[in-house]
Amino acid sequence: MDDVRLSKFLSLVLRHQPEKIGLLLDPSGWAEVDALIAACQKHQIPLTRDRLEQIVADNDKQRFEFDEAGLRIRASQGHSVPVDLGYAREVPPELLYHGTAEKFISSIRVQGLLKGKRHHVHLSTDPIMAGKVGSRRGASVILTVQAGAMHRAGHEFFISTNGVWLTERVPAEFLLQ
Ligand code: HQG
Repeated sequence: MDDVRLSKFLSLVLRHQPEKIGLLLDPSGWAEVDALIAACQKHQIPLTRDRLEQIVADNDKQRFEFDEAGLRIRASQGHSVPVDLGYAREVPPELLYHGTAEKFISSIRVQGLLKGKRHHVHLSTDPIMAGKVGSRRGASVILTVQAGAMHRAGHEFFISTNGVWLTERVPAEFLLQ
């Protein structure tokens, strides 16, 4: 299994389906590293501590983090399982970006951005990164979110360890284009 496939598998079990390999996440989303390695090996996934450290370090979006002692690991954002990552509220930059598929635009214009199965709507400081997120689903559109105005109107923002801005929803009136 190459690193990309293994990384995608780790996203699956650390964000969405830990039960797939009998793994337990704690309320903050952490899994014991030893338990993760043992569970993977039991399911014919060739994970070792060295390989895990290399995948975490090399990951293009720094999706995973170890705790300070290096004993636990979690995904930094993107979960659909009920965990509370404990991020503190932060003041966002004036503008943030969200890449989406063209086919969703008419619905987004009416409903705003909704979080769907995830815990938050995901926003980026970088329009190019947002474009890449949107293009996962074909022709993409980059939406500009008036995050500063949202914050002043009382909406809460959080930033994940790997720099993704998170908010509960983006009402349509805060979308610029
Ligand atoms: C769209 C990746 C219709 C929304 C990325 C998106 C991200 C609506 C899709 C992370 C809508 C949900 C998350 C509405 C939102 N009507 N469609 N009202 N509101 N949508 O995957 O932001 O590589 O849950 O635009 O980097 O695409 O996995 O969210 O297209 O940070 O680490 O509904 O996933 O990270 O899709 O991606 P998702 P997303 P990783």
